[in-house]
Amino acid sequence: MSAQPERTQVGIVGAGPAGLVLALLLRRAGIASVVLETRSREYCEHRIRAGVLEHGTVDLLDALGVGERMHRQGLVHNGIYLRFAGRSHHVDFPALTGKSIMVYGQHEVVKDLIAEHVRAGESPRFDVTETRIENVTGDRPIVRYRDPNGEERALECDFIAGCDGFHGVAREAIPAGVLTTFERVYPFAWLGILSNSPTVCEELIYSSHERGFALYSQRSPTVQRMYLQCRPDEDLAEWPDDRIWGELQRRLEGDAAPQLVTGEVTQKGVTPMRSFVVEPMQYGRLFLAGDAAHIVPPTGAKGMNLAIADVAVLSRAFEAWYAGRGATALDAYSATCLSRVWKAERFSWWMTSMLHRNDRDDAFGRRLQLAELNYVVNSRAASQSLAENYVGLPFPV
Ligand code: RFL
Ligand code: PHB
Repeated sequence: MSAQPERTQVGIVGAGPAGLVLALLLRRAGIASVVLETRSREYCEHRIRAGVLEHGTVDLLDALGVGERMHRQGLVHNGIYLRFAGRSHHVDFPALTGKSIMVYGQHEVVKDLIAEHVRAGESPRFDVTETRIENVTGDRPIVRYRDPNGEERALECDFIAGCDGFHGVAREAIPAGVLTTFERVYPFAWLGILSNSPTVCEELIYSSHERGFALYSQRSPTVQRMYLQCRPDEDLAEWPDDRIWGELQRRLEGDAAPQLVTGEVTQKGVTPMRSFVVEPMQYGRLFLAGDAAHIVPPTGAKGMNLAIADVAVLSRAFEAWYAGRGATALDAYSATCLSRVWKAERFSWWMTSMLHRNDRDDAFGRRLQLAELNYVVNSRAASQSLAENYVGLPFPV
């Protein structure tokens, strides 16, 4: 046990998008923080996840001075295709909202954020173990952990930000009975691949097909990201590459459908689908942000964007506190975030329900899905609603 605990203003647990962005926002405001991360830098920089950045996320990364590579290598998208009953329908975001989105891998965002921390001489502390959060109802909450040399350390803080994702320790540090959990687990999952193959369509394609949902997305002109609806317990061993390509081609078929060009599959994984929210997102001096507090199914491309919106609110509340304006904004943190979180939960649930094959549903349910899709693509009001949510609702103020 180290004799003297180290002091900081905000202890941040987790170096995902939420923790890394929060630390940069705080530094810009002159507030000290330390980021603790159980994984290695290498692991964090190569974890393949999200790919869609809302326009507000793009603006925030620009404001932090970490947007240069994103603008050079990211792909600006002006809409998506909804594909069903053999036809594609374009939803034109700029025409409907005046805004567009950016397709740029989450791990690239994470690389850019870590590089900025390292440049400023304050790297996140990677490879720590046994993180524990204590005394969150006192004035001096503590994060205890073991450093990579095996030494026990203690970080004494004014506040702790739990940015440690769905499986982290922060949420568990809140006593049972304080949090209310809202959850929906879907009876399907996504099998995702990354492939070295050329772009075959300028936009993302969300396809509702009798055989199950498929999504065509991209990472660069030579790297594609694609997903197939599968069972939550799907065995990847049953999915050799040619079965995946065959299934993608069938589910993306139809008029003017792109002929997928196959290529080396460099990554394969199964992602379960879940909606999850805990309320409130604060207990004492512990504040939960991002996946630690809420999960959305990936169909609405909202998870990383929500995580970043949370910490934008949290950093402003810390700024108000340290500027002597009291705890009003900190006390409002949870309610401020949850109002927008629930709108993203609704949108993600709606996209998921509309687009996936649900074996628990009957023929009536499928007809309703098709009616909903027809309505969305033929009504300006309905497509505008989809577009407004997809490009991102305004960040909370
Ligand atoms: P993260 O990214 O999970 O980061 C949490 C970090 O905390 C570390 N950690 C700990 N550190 C210290 N002590 C502990 N005890 C710790 N326990 C865990 C972890 O190692 C990790 O580094 O949470 P954060 O920052 O809240 O960010 C959330 C996003 O990562 C997540 O919502 C998105 O990836 C979700 N998501 C998508 N979001 C989008 O906005 N747009 C998309 O297009 C999109 N597509 C996706 C997705 C997620 C997917 N998967 C695999 C879940 C597509 C997929 C397939
Ligand atoms: C991705 O490119 O990884 C991606 C795109 C859209 C989604 C989910 C994931 O809805």
